[in-house]
Amino acid sequence: MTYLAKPKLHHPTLGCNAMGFTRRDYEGKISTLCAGCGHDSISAAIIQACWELDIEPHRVAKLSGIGCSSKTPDYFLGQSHGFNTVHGRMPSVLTGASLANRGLLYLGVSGDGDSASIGIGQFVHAIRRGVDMVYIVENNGVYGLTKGQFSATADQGSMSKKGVANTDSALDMVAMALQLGASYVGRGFSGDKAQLVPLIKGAIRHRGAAFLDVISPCVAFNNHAGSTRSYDYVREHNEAVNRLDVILPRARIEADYAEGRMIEVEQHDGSVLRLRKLDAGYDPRDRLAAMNLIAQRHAQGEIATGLLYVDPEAGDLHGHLNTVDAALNKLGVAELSPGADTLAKINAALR
Ligand SMILES: Cc1ncc(C[n+]2csc(CCOP(=O)(O)OP(=O)(O)O)c2C)c(N)n1
Ligand code: SF4
Ligand SMILES: [Mg+2]
Repeated sequence: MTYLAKPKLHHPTLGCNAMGFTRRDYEGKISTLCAGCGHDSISAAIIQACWELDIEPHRVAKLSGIGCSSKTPDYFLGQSHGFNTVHGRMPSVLTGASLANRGLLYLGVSGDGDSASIGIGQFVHAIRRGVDMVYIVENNGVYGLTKGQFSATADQGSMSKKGVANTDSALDMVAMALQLGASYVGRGFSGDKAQLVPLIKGAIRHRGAAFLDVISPCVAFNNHAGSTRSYDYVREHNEAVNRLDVILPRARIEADYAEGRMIEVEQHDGSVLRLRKLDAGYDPRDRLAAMNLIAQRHAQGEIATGLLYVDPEAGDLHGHLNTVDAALNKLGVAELSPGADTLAKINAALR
């Protein structure tokens, strides 16, 4: 069996949101990911964000590619629309769905392998076109589903589980998204739900291409000595993560750090990721400042997290193409066949 349905029962005192839904109504099937996988924490953050925002589940369309990360839409928003596409093809399918019906919230869930390798072209064009979506990359630096090969986001010099060093330069999807014109760009950590839930909520509420890169440790293939995202490294270097001491190995990695503080997360691949929240005075409306910050932190071997850039006035693909408000399947004969006179005028205008 590839999935297990969750029992519907819940405690009678469980609170409802404004739509009358409990948090349980936003859950999906029981996850089959490894216990402690960062991706499950992201699913929990998505559930929390949607519940808190009173989103009606049937107004959401979840789309994903292939990978452990791309499996996760099965584990949240069980009453929403969902489509598990081909490897790396989520962005184009999402773009088509969005153009066909702009009335839904489009949630694209992908992995660093799915989006930064086979799907890199799709990622690039969906972002630069300003597709109105929340695009989440669950970034663990490896191809988890196919047993932990380095992905294109793995740091140079990092070590694989088998002790092989990664010789390629890392691709930074946040830097790319900023350069490509994404109008909401953030980076989070699956172990920092307090930071991640608001990041997702802001992205849901944003119009235009919202991109979130979420560092999400793979406990099966990125948790060895020499990794910069391993459970042990985080436990040794972050006080908040030490709270996980009581949890069995392969438990969810958690961090709770104050603004401006830096944490180091050890990955399987041997590189050290340093996560730093943005300073309180940082202005996320300045795209160039955001690009500089990313470059500076990268040069220092650190990773900036938080809301890095937002353009609250951004347009989106529907605006650029002047599409109709109605879903295409709601258009009648009158709208679709305007008649011979109108057609003649169009043809005349093109001569
Ligand atoms: C066309 C195609 N090529 C290759 C694969 C094999 N494959 C499945 S998942 C995957 C990578 C998944 O990595 P990522 O997107 O990072 O997801 P993760 O499992 O790490 O969450 C690959 C290469 C495939 N399924 N289809
Ligand atoms: S292999 Fe890695 S990414 Fe996949 S479910 Fe297990 S911990 Fe998560
Ligand atoms: Mg991955």
